[in-house]
Amino acid sequence: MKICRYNKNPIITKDDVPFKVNSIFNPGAVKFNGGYLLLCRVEMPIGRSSLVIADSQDGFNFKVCEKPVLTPEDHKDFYDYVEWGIEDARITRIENKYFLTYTGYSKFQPVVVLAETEDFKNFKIHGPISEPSNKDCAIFPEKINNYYWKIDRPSAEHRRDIWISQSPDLIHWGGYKVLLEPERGTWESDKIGSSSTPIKTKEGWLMLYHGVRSFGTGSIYKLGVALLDLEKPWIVKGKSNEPILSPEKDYERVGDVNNVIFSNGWIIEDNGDVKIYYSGADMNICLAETNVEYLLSLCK
Ligand code: BMA
Repeated sequence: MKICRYNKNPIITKDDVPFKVNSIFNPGAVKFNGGYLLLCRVEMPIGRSSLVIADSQDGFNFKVCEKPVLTPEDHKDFYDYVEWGIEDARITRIENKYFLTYTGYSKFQPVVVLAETEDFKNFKIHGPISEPSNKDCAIFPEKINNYYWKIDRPSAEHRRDIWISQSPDLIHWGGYKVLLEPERGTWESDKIGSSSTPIKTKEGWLMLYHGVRSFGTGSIYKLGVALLDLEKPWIVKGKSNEPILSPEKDYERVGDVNNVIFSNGWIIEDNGDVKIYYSGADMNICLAETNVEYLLSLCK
């Protein structure tokens, strides 16, 4: 197996949303209650985003809920940091709780916001766990050496690197280290950002990420994979030497932002198959299928 686009892509478009939106894209993904749950970004007509659930029994056919489940207005104590929208949730299950990390967007620029839920109906919002500018945050699904770990993407001057940090309680973070830098002069030369919760394999933590190259006329977003050491997750053991998914199809080439493949959710099945949920051109939700063995082979 390599990486195969599902032949009925896109699996969700704005026509599937029961309320008025500009677009639906960039879903976090998790197995929940025996089915598949996507926490999708809906950009409302005004141009600010909320999160809506789409669920499915088979991982291919999704139904989008009647209304958003999490909006900026739900963030009472933290509204100043999310006034312009909440975007691109990553979901990490730790024991019986689901931790969401998403971008809060406001006049202060992007920050990472943390929330938790057990049922995807009631959410405990912890608020920002970064200063601006920071986004693309994913939490590891278990403690390593007694600490929780996250990866994120601070922006500093012209730098757009992925960093890793650790915490005793998911709220207070420290021990910051650079994890990955954009490879200069390649498809990912301008910026990189983590896509989703790392997957534990016997060879290390598999991490999906996006890389961006900018041109005078715009940017191209593609996906790559990297492998991190199991015990020392700040050590990169290898990474794909070319993108694993690049914009090719019309639904990836043309949209609100042309030439974008962006992912913030993947699901691993018990047999090692991997479903990568991604969006084309910031307009839709698509699926690509692969497996852990193949992704590991790309990191060698
Ligand atoms: C990134 C994020 C994503 C978006 C991508 C392409 O910086 O804002 O939400 O999908 O750009 O526009």
